[in-house]
Order: sequence, then structure tokens, then C-alpha cells
Amino acid sequence: MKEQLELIKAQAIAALDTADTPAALEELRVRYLGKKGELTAVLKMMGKLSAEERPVMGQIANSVRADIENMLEQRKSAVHAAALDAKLAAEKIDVTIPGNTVAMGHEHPMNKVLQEIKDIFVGMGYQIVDGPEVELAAYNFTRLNIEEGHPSRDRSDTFYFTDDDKVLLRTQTSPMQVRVMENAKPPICILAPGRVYRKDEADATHSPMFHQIEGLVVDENITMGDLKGALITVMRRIYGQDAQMRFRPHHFPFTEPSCEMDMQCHKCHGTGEIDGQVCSTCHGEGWIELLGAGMVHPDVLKGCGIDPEKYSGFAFGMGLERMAMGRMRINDLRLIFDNVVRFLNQF
Ligand code: 2NL
Repeated sequence: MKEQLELIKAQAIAALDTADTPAALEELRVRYLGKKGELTAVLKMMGKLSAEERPVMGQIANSVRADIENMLEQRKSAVHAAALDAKLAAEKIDVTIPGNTVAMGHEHPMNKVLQEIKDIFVGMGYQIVDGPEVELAAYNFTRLNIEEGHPSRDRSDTFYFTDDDKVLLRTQTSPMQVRVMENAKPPICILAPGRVYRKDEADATHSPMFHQIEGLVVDENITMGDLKGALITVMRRIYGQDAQMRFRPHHFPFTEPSCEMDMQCHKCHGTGEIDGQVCSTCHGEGWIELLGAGMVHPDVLKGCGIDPEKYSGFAFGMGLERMAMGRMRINDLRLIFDNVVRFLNQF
């Protein structure tokens, strides 16, 4: 019996030595240590031994089992370590290979300019207001002193929704200011940016949809001096403290008096030429048109329920695309709306 046990041990150890997979090791465990294994078979015969022999054989059998178990554990960790090494070698990662770059988007140049302008006005106490793009002709035109028959109400210039020409896509953001004046009491100090629509063929300077920013200040004793002070302050913030401005008389139906504001060309400093050539920034004008403005017409105030004897106000309107094009040196309006990433990435 002792020889039998020694033989099982020798065979088991030889077999374990060459087994190199978890499955092979498990198979050997079952074969030698399992319930129906070789060692168990020998132990079952212990009953036939004499009382003196039994403890001696028992001890040998236990030590054989322990040896096989030890060897099995050793081999298991060795096989596991080898498998891990093989896996690590196979899955080696070169951390120095450049990664896949993820393209980052950013704000549209128009929104950057819009945000910058809004921030300046908010800092001066203006409230940003927002309203419908589908408007009533009453708000878009009539309330602003633009009577029926006025050329700007022409069907060839305006997107009307109804045959009676009462509903339209707003052609300016002023209807929003009318809505505020109707509902609020002075002091009013608002900025209304937004989309406006005109039936224009798209070219380098026209688009059927564009953006306007309009402002309105109504209170007691508001004068043309307030208008000039506010607008010069804003434009110097945008274009630099040394920017030179001028105001020219103009006409709008909804303001009286009305004016336009220009900025002296920063390229030719008002001369209109550079090295004897016509300045390309202002096209030889020496000045760049910034916006239209004026004192709110008394009839417009009255129509909105504000007493023109007690209150006065100034208003102004500017094209956002024109501002963005000037700020970012963009020479064709269509580039702003094409959304070509190669173009947008420059800003
Ligand atoms: C321009 C000129 C302007 C206004 C807009 C306005 C609004 C109300 C009353 C009076 Cl509710 N005026 N807005 C005033 C003057 C000029 O826009 O050339 N815009 C691009």
C-alpha cells in the first residue's frame, strides 16, 4: 500500500509538472484528489489494514495528499501568472501613440459679437427683451408711424402671411419695443436683439433673414445729448477709446429728429486713402456707418399710451451682421450664414 501511495504521488507530481492550463490542472485534481480519484480509492482500502498499520498508512496518505495539494496550488499560480504575462504581452499598449483628436466646436462669430454688445448694454442698465418674429402689421408698421401705403410696407419687400397683409415676419425689432411701451411705465431702458426678415435676394450685403439690435430709453427729460452719450460710450467700448464718431441728420418715420452715426475709418483715419489708393475698409468714404437713431416720435409715444408732454425717449437700431463683418473683417454676408466650418474656425 505504501508503494501504491508513493507511486500515485510520483505520477501526480510528474503530471502536474507538465500541465500548463487551468483546465488540465483541474482534470488532474479530479483524477488524483477527487471523490472518485486514485488517492480516495486507496484510502477506501484502509479498512482492511490492521490496527497498527492503519495510523501509519493514514499518515503517509495524508502527507501524499498534502504534497499533491501543494504542488497543485503552486502550479495553479504559475499557470495563472504565465497566462497573465501572455495576455499583457499580447495586449501591450503604446501610450506614446497620438490619440484621436476630438474636434471642439465654438461659438459662432455672430453670437460672440452679439454677446459682447449685450454685455455692454446690460452693464449700462439695459434690459434684454425678446418677442415674436411673426408679428402684426399694426405693431411692425402702424404703431411706428408707418402708415398703409408707405413703401416699406410693400408686398415685394415684406413676407406677409395673410392676404389682408395683417400678419407678417417682422421687418425690424421695433414692434418688441412697442409691446414693452404699451405694457410698462417709464423709465424704460431696453435692448431688443433678434431676427428680422425682408424679401431680399441674398448677395454680399443682403440676406432675407438678418439680425438687428434696437435700443429704447424713455423717461422724463431724455434728450439728444443722452442719445449721443450712450451711443458714443458703447461704440468706444467696442471699437476702442480713441474711436472718433460723427452724427449726421437722417429721416425715419418713427423718430424726430433722426440721425445716423458713423465711426471714423480706423484704417485711413478719415482720409479715404492709403498710399494714394482708395481705402478698402471704408471704400474711400473715410467713415463707416454704424447705426440709425433718433428721438422717439411723439405720435409713437402717444400711440403706446405714453404722454409725450411728460416723457421723451431715444431709440436706435443697428444691423448685427454689419457689426460682426466690421469687427471680424468678413467681406461677404453669405459667409456668416453658410456655416462652413473651415470659415467659422477662423474666429
Ligand atoms: C436702422 C435704424 C432705428 C429705431 C430704429 C425705434 C423704435 C421705436 C420707436 C422709435 Cl419703438 N424708434 N427704433 C429708431 C431709429 C433708427 O433703426 O438703420 N436700423 C438698422
